Amino acid sequence: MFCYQCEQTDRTGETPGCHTKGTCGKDETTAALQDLLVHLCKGVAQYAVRGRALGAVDREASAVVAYGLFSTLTNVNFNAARFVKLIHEAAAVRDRVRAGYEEAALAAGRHPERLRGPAVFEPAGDVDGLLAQAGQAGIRAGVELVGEDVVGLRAFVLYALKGVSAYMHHARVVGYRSDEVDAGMEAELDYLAGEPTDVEDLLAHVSAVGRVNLQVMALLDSANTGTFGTPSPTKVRTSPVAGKAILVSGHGFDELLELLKQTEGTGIRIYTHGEMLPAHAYPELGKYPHLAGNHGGAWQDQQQDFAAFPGPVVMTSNCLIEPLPAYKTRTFTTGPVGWPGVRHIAGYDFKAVVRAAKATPGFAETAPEALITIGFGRNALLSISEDIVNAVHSGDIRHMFLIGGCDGAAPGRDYYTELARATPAESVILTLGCNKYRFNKLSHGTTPGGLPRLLDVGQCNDTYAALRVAETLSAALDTDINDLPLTIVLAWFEQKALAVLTTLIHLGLRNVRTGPTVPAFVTEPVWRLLSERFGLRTSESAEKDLADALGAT
Ligand code: FSO
Ligand code: SF4
Repeated sequence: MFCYQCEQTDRTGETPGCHTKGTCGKDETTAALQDLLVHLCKGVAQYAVRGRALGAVDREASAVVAYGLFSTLTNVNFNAARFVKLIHEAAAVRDRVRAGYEEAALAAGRHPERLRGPAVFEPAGDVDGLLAQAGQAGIRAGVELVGEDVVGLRAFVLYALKGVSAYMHHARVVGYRSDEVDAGMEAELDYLAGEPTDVEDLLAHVSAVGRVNLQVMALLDSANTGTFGTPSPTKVRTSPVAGKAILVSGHGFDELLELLKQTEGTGIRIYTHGEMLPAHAYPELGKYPHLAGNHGGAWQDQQQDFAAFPGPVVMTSNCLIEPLPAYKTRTFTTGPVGWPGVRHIAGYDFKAVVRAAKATPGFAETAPEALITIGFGRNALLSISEDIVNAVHSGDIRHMFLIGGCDGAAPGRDYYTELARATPAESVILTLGCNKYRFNKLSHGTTPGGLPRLLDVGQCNDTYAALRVAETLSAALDTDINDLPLTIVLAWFEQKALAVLTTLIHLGLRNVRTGPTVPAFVTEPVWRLLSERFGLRTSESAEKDLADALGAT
């Protein structure tokens, strides 16, 4: 196997990457099958792009591609058997899309193109056969011919597309999709299927994926607000209440809504974990009184958080870590998530979860109330944008920090805590993604003018909201967005944060620091290019980065 798509990749060897088993727990078989699934998704895209140009649009195929790629994202699905099924499903879909394309071409009086690579790849029927084929589909295939820079840039495009696929999937499950996003995804996968080698061109495609990601974040913003209402500032309890309990982790608001409906009147309370925290601020979710609170921290704390939770755990998306025996039998996965031996709910029937909640002890005691405030989504932020502008004019706000993205287990991530702590009273911190757990339970107080200093915008996809606010502020302050007193500190761990990074690149934002490391697939020469062209910098020390940020205002 070879995989270097996330921050926790093994960097001890000569070629950084997980070679025999993932730090995440992914085994060789699953890794190989994931490579083949990605290969087939490219094959679907090769025909979809050409069919689309002739008016033959297969929207179901886009859903299969989004679901397939999302399944290969870090810490989503570790179940080899599920991938065998997905591979054969993707091959069948590709053949259907090919037929649609060929029919449309003939109807238009053209000869259908004879495509190569993933377009004509025939997957073997069983696991052994598939494993024998996997070498041709790996991310480093052909590296000896094209070199590490090219392979790394192809990886950047592909991994960011995986992030896009997650957002596509979350929008799609609540009935939102977009031809523009589908076409953008297909175009980039088709580009990769052609095994591009030109560094400049690849860099342009990194930016192009950023455009698609901006579109999909906007789509997901509409999907979430259209389905669950407009988030507003909300106090969330972070301490338990006595009684039976279910914990929901991941990013799946729709699964949470169904679970809330199916547990109404049972006396069971639902708690959010990790990136599900923003759910409390959406009126259609928050209106259920048994959505009781938030439990634990970010994803990397889940083994201790889940072990300590006295009820079943439902994992609706990444980031899943190998379930410990202490809670494996009361763990459930939904959607694209999977772990061998963990019960999977293929749909929205949560009866087994409810039964598990009744059979587990629940919280014995109610702990003293502890609260945090969340819910500064797009509308809430825009409604205070005038106050922010006035505060900038008056000096009450000298600087704004956007500190967000992924949290992770790597040492040194207390950088984000230190940075947030050290920000001056005349500044605000916007945060999003699970990185917020590094500082969201600290008291940050208010600005001299009384604005809350910590503004929790939501999930990582809510970067869209933060960008909209930045746009509004730059218009109101009559300044270029790069001249705003704004520093963006993006923590990366997995591929959604990479997708967000491509969007920041696409928008030409320059005051961006990313970390805690440069991704392993970004070679030194490519990093130099990214730094020169886009002003990208790594996070260094909280003290130095803060001084740099404030010195710039
Ligand atoms: Fe965290 Fe995982 Fe939202 Fe990521 S839970 S690390 S960017 O998947 O998704 O922030
Ligand atoms: Fe390694 Fe990350 Fe890939 Fe898992 S997802 S195999 S930890 S690089």
